[in-house]
Amino acid sequence: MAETTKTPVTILGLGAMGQALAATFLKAGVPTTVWNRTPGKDADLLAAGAVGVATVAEAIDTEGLIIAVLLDHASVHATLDPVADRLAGRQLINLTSTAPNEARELAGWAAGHGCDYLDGGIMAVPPMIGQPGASILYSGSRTVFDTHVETLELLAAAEYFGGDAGLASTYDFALLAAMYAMFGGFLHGAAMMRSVGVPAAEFGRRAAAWVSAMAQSFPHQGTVIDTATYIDPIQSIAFHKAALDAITRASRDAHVTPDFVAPMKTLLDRQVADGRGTLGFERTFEELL
Ligand code: FVH
Repeated sequence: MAETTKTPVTILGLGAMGQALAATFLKAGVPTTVWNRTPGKDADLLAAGAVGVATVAEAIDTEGLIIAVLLDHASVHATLDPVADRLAGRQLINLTSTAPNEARELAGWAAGHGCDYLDGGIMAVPPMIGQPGASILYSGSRTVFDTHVETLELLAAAEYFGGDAGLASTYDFALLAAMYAMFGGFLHGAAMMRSVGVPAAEFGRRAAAWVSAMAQSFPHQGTVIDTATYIDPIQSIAFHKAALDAITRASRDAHVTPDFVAPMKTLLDRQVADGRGTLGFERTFEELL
């Protein structure tokens, strides 16, 4: 059998995402070692050729790249603190979702133990790993990224943002904030449509097309925000306040709580009360700072 030249990888954490990452590496012929706090989650991976280890120390003592994909910041420390003295000279990628300052803290902690740290934000759900459309955003050690970019591209499109370990996480959470607002808007709309007997799935098809079309305006809105050109808008804050007022009345009439649209209405109401009703909707950005 031909000897593999692929860099070995060790995955710490075999939740849904860790299993998807490990399975994708194995499929691509990457020598993969796996560890999980709770035993028994590695059965399929072992059958696919992974090496299973029982302790974090054994996992760290393997060759190659270490990838942590655990629940949260605290679980990364709970896993790695006891083996910190084994990390010197190693390269660690943390794909656990952590807040930007938590990623920076981990980068500093890793550096203090002689470990080169790259942080990553996964923009995908487990079934998307290894498929077109998945991406992972990275920041922190350029050396780790450049050394392993080919391996990382097996998982998802890999993009590097810079040396600040918190940058990828900031992108990740900002994108998730936009996603949750979109999901909330869909749920609100679906609740309104329920009042007239329209199934949520049918509304979902219509909402997907509408929201996709509206999202095309984001780059333009971004330019308006970056240049703070809020005067002479196509649609003013007062215009959008009237729309939000009407949506709120319609929601109440449909016995749907306006809780989801209320924060946007509050921001618009405040600007109108402050005499800014003629400015463009994008000026609402300034209310968030
Ligand atoms: N799944 C997804 O759709 C999202 C997509 C975007 C990125 N996230 C983040 O990826 C991290 C892992 O997510 P996951 O889906 O694998 O999560 P779980 O299936 O809940 O598995 C969690 C693993 O973490 C282990 N763990 C939890 N606490 C500890 C601890 N104190 N010490 C050691 N390990 C810990 C847990 O182990 P066990 O409960 O099986 O023993 C799992 O391996 C996450 O940051 C997402 O936000 C995924």
